[in-house]
Amino acid sequence: MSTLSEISEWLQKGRAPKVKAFVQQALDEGIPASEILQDGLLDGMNIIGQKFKNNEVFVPEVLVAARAMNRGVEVLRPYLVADGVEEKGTVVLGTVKGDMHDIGKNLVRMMMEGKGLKVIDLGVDVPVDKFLDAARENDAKIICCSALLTTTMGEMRNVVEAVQASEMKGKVKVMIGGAPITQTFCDQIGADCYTPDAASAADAAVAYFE
Ligand code: B1M
Repeated sequence: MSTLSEISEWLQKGRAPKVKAFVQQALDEGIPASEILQDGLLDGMNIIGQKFKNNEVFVPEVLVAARAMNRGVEVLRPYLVADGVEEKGTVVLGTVKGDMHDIGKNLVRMMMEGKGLKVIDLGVDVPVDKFLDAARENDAKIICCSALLTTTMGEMRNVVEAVQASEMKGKVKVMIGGAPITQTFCDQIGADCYTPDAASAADAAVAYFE
């Protein structure tokens, strides 16, 4: 089995130490970090996601797979986040209130840091006020919201409305993303930007500072 297949397989089994070891092995073999992420870690996570949807695996299995994913991503972090990049600006990032999914958010953070942005990561289950307070305190020019559930994506509208109603109107942008989010939804709620993946989120954020 190839090293990338090993990563995907062990991730599906939720075996974090194996995932870390094979991610390191893949790096030692000279496989680019972006390929390890896409064809190893995310491949395994996508398979788990499909099985979850089909009721072939349940929350505990998904949870351990997600932990293994995050551990694997940590090994990749130094290879995805460039050292000594000049800081371009500050961004506040979090998963919206009621939502505990953080893998996509963590990738967004990593890609943004890799592009020289300072990221204030508020974690998961972030209420509207916390996004705004953090933006004020850190003089951030962008609030980035992630949501994975159709039941929580509406929270993004509350963030947009709160920014519009505050002194930050016109000064702080709201960027949104996550599996159920679309450009149509972005337009409906009046957010400034939707991007489908972490890399394009980082590019779009950098563009605001240029
Ligand atoms: Co959850 N879950 N989950 N889950 N989970 C989904 C999202 C689901 C689609 C599974 C399914 O049924 N097929 C479904 C949502 C259905 C819906 O709303 N339509 C679901 C459900 C129902 C639930 C629970 C309600 C299950 C339950 O308890 N019965 C529950 C809710 C808990 C809560 O949040 N309150 C729940 C719980 C969990 C776990 C805790 C077990 C675990 C999360 C662990 C963790 O994150 N630490 C989990 C997981 C792992 C998933 C799946 C399997 C994988 C999500 C993931 O991490 N994908 C997911 C199924 C799926 O997506 N196929 C599922 C990999 C990640 C890299 O992708 O986050 O989409 P993603 O990020 C992408 C882009 O979306 C984008 O960048 C990334 C790619 O580069 N992106 C942004 C993300 N944020 C962005 C922000 C941006 C820009 C781009 O700008 C700011």
